[in-house]
Amino acid sequence: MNKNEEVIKKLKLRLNQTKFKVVIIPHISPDGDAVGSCSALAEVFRQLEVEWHILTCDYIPEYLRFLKNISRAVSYQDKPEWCRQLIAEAGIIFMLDHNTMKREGDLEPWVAAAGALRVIIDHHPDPDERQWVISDTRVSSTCELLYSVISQIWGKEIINPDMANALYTGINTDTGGLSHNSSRPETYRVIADLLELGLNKAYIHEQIYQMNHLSRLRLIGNVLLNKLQVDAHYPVAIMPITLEELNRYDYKDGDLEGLVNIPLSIHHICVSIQITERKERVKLSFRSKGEVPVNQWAKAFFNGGGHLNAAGGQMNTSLEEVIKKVNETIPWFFDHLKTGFSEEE
Ligand SMILES: [Mn+2]
Repeated sequence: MNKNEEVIKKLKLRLNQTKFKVVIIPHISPDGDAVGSCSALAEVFRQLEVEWHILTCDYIPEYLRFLKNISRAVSYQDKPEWCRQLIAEAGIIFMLDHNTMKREGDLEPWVAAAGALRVIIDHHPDPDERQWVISDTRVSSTCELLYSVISQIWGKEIINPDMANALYTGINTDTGGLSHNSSRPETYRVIADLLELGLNKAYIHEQIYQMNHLSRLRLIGNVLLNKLQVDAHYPVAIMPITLEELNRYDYKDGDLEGLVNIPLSIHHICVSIQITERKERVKLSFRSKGEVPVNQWAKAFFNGGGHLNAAGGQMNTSLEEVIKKVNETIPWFFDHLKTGFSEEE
């Protein structure tokens, strides 16, 4: 029996022992995989008539609110005391699609102090082993892993069409519509099962990809037409976006989702960097194709890190200074790409 199976077995025993309240938490700035997994797991407990709550440190983006049970999610920004009480009363806290409480924003201290059993279900590297951990970095998404967890604990019969839709949302969005991180046959076996269990694929595609506001398309169109810069010497594309532009195009959470990937579709570009001015700070998103570790760049100069092909960072300086810093460090990055990145940097 592997480690995940052992934890799943222990969890199954614990779930059968007593009545308790369940709290389910996605990561900060929740995406399709985090919200999809929260929706599906909540639906298990709804069916079992176990009291459950989805708590977020910030807000669920509008484009994901169609998923079952998500309208009931409570934000710490709106009801801090209620969130603290629920966390204190919880018997089990599920941490979905993140590997550490540090990714829970303002909820972190309360979750850390809770007496509840904490269970991580996730696919990011290096999960915090102080919790019960069900983790697999090979899967496409937490939703793919959660499908197997739910099947092992409660049986496939519990998966209804709403859960199939939620799980597919996570698999689809975490792989960029099955374009990356989705080369294992297992992923497609899960999708095939979900189709048999009532997944409405056309409906999910419509909800995720065909519900844009015109203002979002105009925002993206403006960035691609007027803001995208391609370096003259290196295969790097940079897109700076000002706060004024976000306001001009009526920016809402999730509106810039996926934009940073678009410049990678240019044949010779292997790094794309989106630099977004926000109220308190400037945020950077790095994407790359192939063996180009943009997490090293984010870590070395921009207070960030992440995965080989997808990383983030942030700065407390002006947008102009961040753009300057990015341009200045391009040669550093490509020199090190040849010679290797040592740990000291
Ligand atoms: Mn994920």
